[in-house]
Amino acid sequence: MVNALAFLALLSTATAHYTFDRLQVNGAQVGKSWQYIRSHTRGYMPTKGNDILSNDFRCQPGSSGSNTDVYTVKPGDKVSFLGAYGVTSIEHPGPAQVYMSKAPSGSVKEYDGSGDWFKVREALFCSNPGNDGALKAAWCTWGQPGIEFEIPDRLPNGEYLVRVEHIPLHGAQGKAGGAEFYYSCGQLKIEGASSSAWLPTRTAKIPGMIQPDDAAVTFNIWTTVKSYPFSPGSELIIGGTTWGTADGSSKGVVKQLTKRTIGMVGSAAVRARSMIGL
Ligand SMILES: [Cu+2]
Repeated sequence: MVNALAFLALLSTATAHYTFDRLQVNGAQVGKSWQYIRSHTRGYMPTKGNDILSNDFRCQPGSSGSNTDVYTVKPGDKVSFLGAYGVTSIEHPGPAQVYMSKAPSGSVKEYDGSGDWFKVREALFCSNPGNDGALKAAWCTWGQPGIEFEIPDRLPNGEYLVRVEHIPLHGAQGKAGGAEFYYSCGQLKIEGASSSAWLPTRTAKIPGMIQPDDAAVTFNIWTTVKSYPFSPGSELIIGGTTWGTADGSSKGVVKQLTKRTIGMVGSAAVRARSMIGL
C-alpha cells in the first residue's frame, strides 16, 4: 500500500494535471484545440476549497462564449471532452459528471452559465475499489483520454453549454476543501430531437450546487473503500446515464429511467445537504 505523500508525489511527477480542450464525437476528434470548448486562463490547475463558490466555477476564469464555435450533435451521439496539453490518460482518482444548460436567449455564444444546469452523466467505480483501487484504476475514468457522455434523447433542440467535470479525491482525506475540480465548458447545438422532448425540471445553479464540505467531496479514499455511495452536485436526470456503480460491481452504462431519490447511488447513501431547485 502506498502512503499519501508517496502517492501525491507520484501524481505530480508521473501524471500531469489537466483540463479539457477538444471534442470527440462518435469516436473521431472534431475541430481543433479550444474550437468548441471555451479556452480559459486556469491552465491545467485544479480548482479547490472555496473557489468552487465563485462564478468562475461555471466555465473557468477568462473563458468566452463569443470566441468559441458551436458544434451540432443529435440525440444519442457519444461525445467526449479530451484532455488538453498532451494529456492522453486521466490518472487521478474520483468521480466525473457532465452537466448541460440550455442557453436562455437561444445563443450559447452569449450565455454566461447563470441559468439552470442539470446532470446528464456520472461516472463512478467500474471495478471493486478495495484499497488501492479507490486510489487508482477502479474509477471508470482512470486511464481514459477524456470524459465521455451521451446526448440524452429527451432534450429539446437548441444550443447548450455543456460542462464536463472530474473530481479527484486524493487530497480530500475527510476534510472540506481538499478535493480537486477539473472542468471546462463546450458549446453544442442539438438537432433532430423528438417533438415530445422536454427540459428537465430538476436543475441547480453553478456555483451553489456543490459545497466544499459535501460528503461526496470530503470522502476519504485512503481507508478501505467498499463503495462511493454519492452523486456529487445535482441529481442525474431521467434519461441521463451512469457509467459504473457505487461499488464497482458493473462497468456498464445504464440509463436512468425513473426519478431517483435525491443524491443517492446505492442503498447506503447518505448526503450532507439537499439539492437546490427541485
Ligand atoms: Cu493533478
